[in-house]
Amino acid sequence: MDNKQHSVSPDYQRQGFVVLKGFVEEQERSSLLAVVNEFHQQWLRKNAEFYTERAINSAYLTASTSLNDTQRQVLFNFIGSHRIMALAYALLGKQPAFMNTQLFFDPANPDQKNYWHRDAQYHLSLDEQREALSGPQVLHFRFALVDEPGLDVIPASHINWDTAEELDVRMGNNGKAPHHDLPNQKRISLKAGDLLIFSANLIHRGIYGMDRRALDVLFCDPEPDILKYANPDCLPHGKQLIPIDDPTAFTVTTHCLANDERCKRV
Ligand SMILES: O=C(O)CCC(=O)C(=O)O
Repeated sequence: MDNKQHSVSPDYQRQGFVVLKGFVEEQERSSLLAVVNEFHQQWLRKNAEFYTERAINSAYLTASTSLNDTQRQVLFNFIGSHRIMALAYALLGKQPAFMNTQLFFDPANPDQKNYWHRDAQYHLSLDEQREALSGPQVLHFRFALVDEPGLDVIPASHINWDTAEELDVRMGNNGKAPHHDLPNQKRISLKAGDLLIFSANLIHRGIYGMDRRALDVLFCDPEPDILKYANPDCLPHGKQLIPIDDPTAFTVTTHCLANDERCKRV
């Protein structure tokens, strides 16, 4: 771990996010961007209606159904690189699990509003969301592949429950709408190559614009109730594991999907 990475864990624990400027080297960034753009063009062809209506992201970039094996390997090698895994260990301990990849882009409609949320709010009750603040963690590793406006976040909301105003805005209650500004919001803009790590529990909203290409890699604690949502087709197997510096996050997920009854239910 280099000097820049020493404060990653305390900063993350305190505020729920941390930025590593210029984390991705130029050559790596341009090869990732080429792969991601290929995926995006295919995705747009298959999802034209969804894109026109409201989409702001796609997912499952490493699935065998879109990219070819060479392109998938670029992503596998990047995700399992020593530098990224060092961060995953620092924040999640010895057994970080790979959950998924997502690609965030601009909506087709330039007037489409963004929305404050905690990731889990679409499948958990409010009580469960509050409990989740002290439960197993899900982390986004957002790699800005081009300059982008980034995210607005509410610092420390990954461990603190909403104020009355935050809850009203996030849930669209009492005359508030999910895109309304909040008093404690903090803007994190990103340059091409920057890495933003943030908790899925953090209250956040995307800022659209600049034809962004934000590659989010999601890691989590090895918890079957979270990993049951992972897609086995997105994991490397057999020969695909060999060139990866450190395939631990993938093998933790593969093992959980194969062996835990809770993972087999979905
Ligand atoms: O960038 C965005 O539009 C939103 C990002 C987001 O909600 C997420 O990564 O969970």
